[in-house]
Amino acid sequence: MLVVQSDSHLAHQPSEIISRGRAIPHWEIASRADALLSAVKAGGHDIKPPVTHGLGPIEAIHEAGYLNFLKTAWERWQQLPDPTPYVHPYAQPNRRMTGLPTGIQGQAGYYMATNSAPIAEGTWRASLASADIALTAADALLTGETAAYALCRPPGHHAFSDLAGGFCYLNNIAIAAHYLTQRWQRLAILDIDVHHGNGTQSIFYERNDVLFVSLHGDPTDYFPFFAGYAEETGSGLGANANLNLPLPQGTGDIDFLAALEIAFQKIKGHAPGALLISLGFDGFEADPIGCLKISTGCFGEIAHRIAGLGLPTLLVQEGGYDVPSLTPNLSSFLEGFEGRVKKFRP
Ligand code: Q9C
Ligand code: ZN
Repeated sequence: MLVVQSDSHLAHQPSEIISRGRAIPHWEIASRADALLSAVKAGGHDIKPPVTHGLGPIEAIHEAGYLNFLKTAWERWQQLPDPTPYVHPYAQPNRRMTGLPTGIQGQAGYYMATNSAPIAEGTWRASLASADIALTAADALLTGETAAYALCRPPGHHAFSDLAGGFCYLNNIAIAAHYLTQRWQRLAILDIDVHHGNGTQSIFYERNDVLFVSLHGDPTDYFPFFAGYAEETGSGLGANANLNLPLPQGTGDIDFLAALEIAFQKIKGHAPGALLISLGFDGFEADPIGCLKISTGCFGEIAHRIAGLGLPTLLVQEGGYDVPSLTPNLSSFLEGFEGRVKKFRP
């Protein structure tokens, strides 16, 4: 399968995030991309660099003020007295607070939904390249490839039209999905990252051309907490074009695969022309911030079943933080997708 990848992500290496009140080393680190690339190389796939698509397809999803913030935030932060090398919010608007401040400190809070998406000097550049990776992989579908894998870093599914969060800045899969509506009137996004794709859901919540379906750890006591519930089914034109399948913490292969079949029924009902997968490996049993118990072999089975839908499919990399396991887990997925996997018995 065609794989799109680049080294531009190296410009984005924030050192820490704030988790439960404590600064901890960032989980979303550059070596993740190396581990994923190892699987791609071992599989003998064709690797292409991204082609620049400009801001057009990104502006179709993200608000202009937010893009301007992402582009300028680091430079502006450096003008503060005794600046840190990473932009972090500390005061965020909340219920009944609606002002848009002009200063960088207030804007950091305004445009950053969490304390886990710091902006480093090269974050904007890396984020643009990540979006271009998804768009270049999308181009492959436009020219007749049946599947392509976008090795995106940073990931995207927690980015809203005007909010960074959860290690994400630009919503790569949303940008690619909207871009593909030039070719297909109906699309489906299936998100199998362990975290609910709250940004993607929000972006398409009132649209019925792009169905969003997500399998994820139950958000009642798990990130992203404020979305991902079964009651969220879309609104306005998008009514009934959103399906959340929250899974209890500790859910393993058998129950995950059963939920996947429910997702497939919804997708088939939508009759999409193409399918996009938010591909996270943080549902893996040993993931340090995951809450599910998916095995390496099961990723192959998931992929095999996705391929069985027979749709042009764009695979977009999201999370996965047990770095050593990313290689076998992506290998299993790609082999399963291409039908080169041994029979899986959970
Ligand atoms: N104790 C993606 O997988 N919470 N983002 C981190 C660590 C944020 C995950 C807390 C998790 C965001 C793309
Ligand atoms: Zn995740």
